[in-house]
Amino acid sequence: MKVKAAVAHKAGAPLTIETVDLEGPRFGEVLVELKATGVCHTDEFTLSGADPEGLFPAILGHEGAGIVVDVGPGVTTLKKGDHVIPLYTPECRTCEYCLNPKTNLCQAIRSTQGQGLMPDGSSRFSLDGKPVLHYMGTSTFAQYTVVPEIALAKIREDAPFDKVCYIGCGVTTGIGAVIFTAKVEVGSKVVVFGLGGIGLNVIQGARLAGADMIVGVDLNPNREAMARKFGMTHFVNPKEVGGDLVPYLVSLTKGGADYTFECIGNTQVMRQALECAHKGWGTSVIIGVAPAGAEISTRPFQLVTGRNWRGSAFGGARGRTDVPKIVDWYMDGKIDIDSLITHTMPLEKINDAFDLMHRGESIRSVVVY
Ligand code: NAD
Ligand code: DAO
Ligand code: ZN
Repeated sequence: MKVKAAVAHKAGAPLTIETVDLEGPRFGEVLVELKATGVCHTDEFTLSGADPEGLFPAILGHEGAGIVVDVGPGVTTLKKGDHVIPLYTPECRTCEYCLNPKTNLCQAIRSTQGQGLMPDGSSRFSLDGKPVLHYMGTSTFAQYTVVPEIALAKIREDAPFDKVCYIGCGVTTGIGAVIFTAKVEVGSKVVVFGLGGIGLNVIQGARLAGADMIVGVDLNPNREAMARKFGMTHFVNPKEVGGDLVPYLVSLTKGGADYTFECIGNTQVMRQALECAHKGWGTSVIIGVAPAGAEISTRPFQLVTGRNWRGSAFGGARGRTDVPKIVDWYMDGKIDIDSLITHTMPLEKINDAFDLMHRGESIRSVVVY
């Protein structure tokens, strides 16, 4: 079928809106009509050329929501008309990783997904007879996409696509890091570094978990108002702290935070986040993706004295199981997504979403098909 899509032909160039060919679903695959997609920093990271694993030409996008229009042979859990959110972290429920409750990193289709291909090693997208690659197994910057059944979460039908698409990445990554990865307890003290599309969701996750003190750290003073709306109790702008940030935060939290979250991708900040975690029990969770080749460091004594350093991908969520629950939290009014979606646009204007992101003017832009 012919499909309108935003194609990334090469790094550093804007996306171009084109009509591409899309083959129907093969064994274990599902054809999805996208209704909305968020534009995330990870799409920008790849498009910019900073992602050493970025492959071109490709159809980017990994934060979508839509409707099943066809299923391939062997598909048993989805049918035409189902509402779905594509998952860049699939959940096959049978691999060694899915069977281990300590991780959400299903490996069933890892190698082909990383090569921009479907599990059988080929692409469903093409342009002028030449293959166009998939991206993160989702490729949501297209009117239609083909996704493996194990990479689709079935969601309730009354959920608005233009809001719940954000659960396909940012919302789940932030809230999940608090609930599923860190398992923050009621009464905890939390410090969140970076109050963008991820950090604001960490803040609302901490509020949901019942944290007493939620400190937000950001260089951009314009982030304070939104973060307070989401549950931040104290704002710290590192530029306004006279002296070192770590002792300042240790003092503010009266000995250190129970949990800290790095939501920037800056290795210096990752160190600060670890070192302001409480001696003896504090846990620091890295969410931000640092530039290729970057390394983290600290004095080992920070760990000897009981601080824990760990990371979280897709919020530790198992997509097919947890994403429908997070959609329920939104529909029940437990979490706010609407305030974070600052801009919407048609596919033809998708490059505006990247411009808004570069200027720091948006939290999340959503393309509505
Ligand atoms: P964003 O750009 O919207 O937010 C980053 C915020 O950090 C901004 O408000 C900025 O002002 C602030 N900031 C930058 N440098 C700072 C510093 N030195 N000190 C304090 N604040 C600083 O980005 P985002 O969309 O929220 O994404 C955050 C990170 O999370 C990115 O690295 C992204 O790639 C990563 N990410 C990770 C996962 C995962 O599963 N682990 C998923 C999605 C995104
Ligand atoms: O299983 O080896 C693996 C890779 C899992 C990918 C997790 C990606 C998380 C961070 C990337 C940012 C996503 C928007
Ligand atoms: Zn698996």
